[in-house]
Amino acid sequence: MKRNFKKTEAKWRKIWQKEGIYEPELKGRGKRKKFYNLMMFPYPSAEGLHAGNMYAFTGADIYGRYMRLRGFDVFEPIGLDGFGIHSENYAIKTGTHPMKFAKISEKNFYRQLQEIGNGFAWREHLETYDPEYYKWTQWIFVQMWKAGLAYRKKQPVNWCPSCKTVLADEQVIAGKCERCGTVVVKRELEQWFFRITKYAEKLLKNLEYLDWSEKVKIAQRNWIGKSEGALIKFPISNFSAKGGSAPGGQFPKGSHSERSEESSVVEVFTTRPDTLFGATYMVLAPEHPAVKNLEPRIKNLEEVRKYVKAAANKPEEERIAEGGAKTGVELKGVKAVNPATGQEIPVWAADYVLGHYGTGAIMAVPAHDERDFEFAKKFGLRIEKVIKPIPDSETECYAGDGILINSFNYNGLTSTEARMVMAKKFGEPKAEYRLRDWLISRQRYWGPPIPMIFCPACAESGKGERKDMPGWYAEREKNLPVKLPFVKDFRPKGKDESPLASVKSFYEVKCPACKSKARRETDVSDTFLDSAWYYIGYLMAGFDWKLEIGNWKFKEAMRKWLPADMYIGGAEHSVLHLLYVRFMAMALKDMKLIRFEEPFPHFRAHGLIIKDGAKMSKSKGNVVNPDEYIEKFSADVLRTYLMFLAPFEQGGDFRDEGILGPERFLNSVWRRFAGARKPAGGGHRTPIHLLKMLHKTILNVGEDIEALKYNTAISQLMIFWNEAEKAAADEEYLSAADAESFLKLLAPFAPYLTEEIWRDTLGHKTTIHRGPWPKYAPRLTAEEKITLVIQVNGKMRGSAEAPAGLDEAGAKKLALSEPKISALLAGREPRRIIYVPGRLINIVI
Ligand code: ANZ
Ligand code: ZN
Repeated sequence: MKRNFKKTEAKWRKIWQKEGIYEPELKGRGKRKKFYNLMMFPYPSAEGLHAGNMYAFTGADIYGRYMRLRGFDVFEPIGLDGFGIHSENYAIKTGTHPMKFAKISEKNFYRQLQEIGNGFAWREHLETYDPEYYKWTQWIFVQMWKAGLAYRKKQPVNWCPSCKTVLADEQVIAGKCERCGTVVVKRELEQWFFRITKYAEKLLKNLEYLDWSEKVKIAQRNWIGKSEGALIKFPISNFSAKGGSAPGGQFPKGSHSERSEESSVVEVFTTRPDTLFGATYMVLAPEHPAVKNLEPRIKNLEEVRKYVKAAANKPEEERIAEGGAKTGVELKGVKAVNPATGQEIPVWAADYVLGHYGTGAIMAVPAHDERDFEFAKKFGLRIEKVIKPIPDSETECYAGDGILINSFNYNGLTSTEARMVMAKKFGEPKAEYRLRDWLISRQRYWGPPIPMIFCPACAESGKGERKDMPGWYAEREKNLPVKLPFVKDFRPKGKDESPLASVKSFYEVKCPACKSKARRETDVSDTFLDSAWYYIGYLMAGFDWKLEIGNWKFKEAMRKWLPADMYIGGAEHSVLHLLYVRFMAMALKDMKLIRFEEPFPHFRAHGLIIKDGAKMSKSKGNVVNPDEYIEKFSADVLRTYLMFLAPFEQGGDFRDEGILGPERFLNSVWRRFAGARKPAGGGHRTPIHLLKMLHKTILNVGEDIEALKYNTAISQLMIFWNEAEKAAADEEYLSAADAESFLKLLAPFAPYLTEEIWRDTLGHKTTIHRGPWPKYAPRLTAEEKITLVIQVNGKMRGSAEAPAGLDEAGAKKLALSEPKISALLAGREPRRIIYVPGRLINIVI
């Protein structure tokens, strides 16, 4: 009898849906313990899912299914991250309007996501482009604004000439656009930012306790880039210090009013205050405000201006490229004073110093910093050694720690000691972070409009919701969502504006305060804002979105379900989504909207599927469409095959031949149970060797699933099944109960097939997928022990407990580790070892 899997898979999907076996008790307290099993939701940027996507979803689902079998109330929601550049670029490419494309892709993606056989809670699905959803995305923007965490600022920002929009730092990978790979350029624009830097320390610190894939934690740590050091003030010679502090050392707050005479001090950031005595010149970033403020004193002003202008157009990667040719210009007529030596030192502008890091100014120590060394060599600047390496060496530039020399009464201190003492004596200790604020505006169409309004009249008279941003108002909460209008020509314009800027009916509004003519913000927000809170959105979807955020029932559901218990997704989001979503939780917690600050205490990155030697992707043309394989082999077979490839966190190589093994395995199971209409068990007693093996399999499959080692779990199931089939050939069968245990172990991998057998063949009334998970008997899984007799020169000298399968090397090691034996050997190497497996070892000396 041939198995009609297409029909059965569709049948069980329907039944599962009707019975709601994958729906959690979102609202009530419930008897079962909750388990929120979250996976990264897909962004539709192609016709449908490819096998690589399915790999990720199936792997996450197996974990959820296992927890459900173990009795947990599992919530495994899914949705579409359908707003944003990914989908919009695809819509542009295919010439479809994004609103229309969204409808098409929704249908197709959801069909595929249903067919792969995941235990999704479909009732709570969400799409980020649904106005019900983005109403809350906008609401969150408003809360960020109210909390002072959203602000506008003009600064050089990343611009993708192909996507025609600004990008956040995190979306620029090695100088290129994360989406399209185009080289990103700098443009000076006023944009909306989220103040993620406020949480830099917490984002870093919490990594210590998060149970996450290590590579993701490392990526976040590096991205946040904490440096401990000090701020040190360098006076500028012959400048009277008016107003006390150091305006030249910081970027201007309201700068044009500042007079150049006030640039009396420049502050530098250094990680090496111990090298202060070796600071023989100072370097300002070309964009440092002091360069402008000092203009009246600069003798070679033309030259300096020219240099500053050229630097502004140079990509950052080039400026800081290691080994790249250093350029710079001296500010002639200007001198700074080294606060430790009291000596005057020259002041330079050079583009290897960046304006936005630290204070934008450095003390240059050419004897101990490679970049400064190169620069000093090129321009003939003084080099003064102040750190002696241990052991001493004659390197021209030594960047490590050592003992202080030429540093007056600090001589003899170690770098570590001196760093602390000198940071306090000459400046103040300070940590700097590489992380910069999250640029949130996009000059695109397909996203939630930023819910802000600008009133020129209020700006004029200095009125507004926030003192630091006159004229700006958040849209009233009762007016949300600010709906994205249908715009026929939705293509990005390439100016500084989104296509919404040409829709008068959209942007013409009245000022919420003074009622005069105002203008709605026409940029939309970054896709990553949509996904920064979606794990909460699923709960809201469970309340049909008809809720007040303060609704106690919703609060109760949040308390019950959050934070998520397991999160699985791609490592490529290490510093994108995974950083933003943590930041957002911290911000929402400080607003007292949620109670936790880490939304995902446990995160695992899945591996990637390789095909023909490359990562599966559209651009490489090596995409495998799961539909074909599901059609030909069934979803169960494809699932089992994908999970069999390699450990889930490692990924694997997709080969067509490989699928035949899992197919044979599942067919054999089906034939024995269902096809032959003759249960594998029934009235039999499982032979003892099979029983022992089954219990070991129960133990190991559970452990392997918990470690995401699905491949070894499957292979043990296969080995066990082989043995069971061999026994069956000798007319020895599994008992009915043991056969059912085996089916349950297989259920997470092949949910349709096992349900079919469970209910239709074995006649159970309820699903197999709610467990209980089989238990193993420790007495059947215990490793068998032997007593190893240890002889030296043929005389018995001792004995030791050992596992039954001990090999010669193991036996030797065990014997030599016995104190009595090692005393007898007294350091001599044995001449010969005689090992009788499982019984005795004789050491000949
Ligand atoms: C003096 C010094 C002596 C330094 C020495 C290093 C070694 P990280 O670890 O990356 O934070 N620096 C500071 N601000 C900079 C800027 N805006 N652009 C380029 N370089 C900048 O590096 C901090 C070090 O990088 C600082 O410590 C400073 O050089 C430089 F033997 O100060 B150091
Ligand atoms: Zn781009």
